[in-house]
Amino acid sequence: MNSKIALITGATSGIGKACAHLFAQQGYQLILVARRTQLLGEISRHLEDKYAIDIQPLVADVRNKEQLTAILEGLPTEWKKVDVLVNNAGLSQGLDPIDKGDTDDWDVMIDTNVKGLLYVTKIVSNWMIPYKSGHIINIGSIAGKEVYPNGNVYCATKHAVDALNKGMRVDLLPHHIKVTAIHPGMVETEFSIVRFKGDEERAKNVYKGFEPLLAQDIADAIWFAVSRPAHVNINDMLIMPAAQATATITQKD
Ligand code: NDP
Ligand code: 8X3
Repeated sequence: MNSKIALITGATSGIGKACAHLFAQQGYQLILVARRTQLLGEISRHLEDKYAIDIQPLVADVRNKEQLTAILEGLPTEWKKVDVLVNNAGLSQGLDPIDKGDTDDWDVMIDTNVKGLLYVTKIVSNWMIPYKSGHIINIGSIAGKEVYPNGNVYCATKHAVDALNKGMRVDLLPHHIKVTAIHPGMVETEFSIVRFKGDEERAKNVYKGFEPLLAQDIADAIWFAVSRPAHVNINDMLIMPAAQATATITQKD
């Protein structure tokens, strides 16, 4: 295979799906990871047809270390020369004070946003090291820079992503692997529908009265980081809707 390869986790929706479109448009071959089989198949077929690229759609749960490892390591050798890893799969479940939070929700967030990201990174960084090249993009959040009421565990997972992003950059420096964090403010995706467990009305309200970011805005920022010259690394980028000053201050008029 001649063209570059990007591996994107959480490619069935929102930011990950927008990234899949953008990298496909740029001629990358794609490895797309998500849990929803049908959706992943539909997106992959659409992109393959539209951009004449090859895609490996991998149905995997990043929380499941054994399944994830078997599926990734089962890829043909030529697919293991990954140029760009976008660690995007992530979610929030619930928005409750610490004394009332559901511990199962906490497990899901920690297992997905922190441990899942680590499992994928360990495998893919080991593929990158022999080539002395590669770029890892970690999707953090404004929730990794601030904490807000009831955000407790989600914020903690994104603070962990912020720390891991810095740690990875240090550890992978001798291997010439770039590491970048992209931290979005509010982006209208399925994020709030997942946070509020399918309550679409409540999810819609989050973005009422101001213009949130689009998934495409974040994909554009990722592409900016990836397309810098070889000697440039974007360490960290915090991107907010113009109407959002901090995690909790949004101008609605
Ligand atoms: P979406 O809910 O629209 O997309 C999340 C994606 O992650 C889906 O493709 C989902 O696919 C996948 N995913 C979730 N859990 C798993 C899992 N266990 N294994 C594999 N894939 C999984 O949300 P966003 O696009 O908004 O979120 C993407 C990232 O951006 C997340 O890390 C989120 O924390 C972060 N973010 C979002 C912001 C926002 O306001 N929307 C702001 C800041 C950061 P499937 O269900 O098919 O597995
Ligand atoms: C998602 C954005 O504001 O809900 O990371 O934390 S927010």
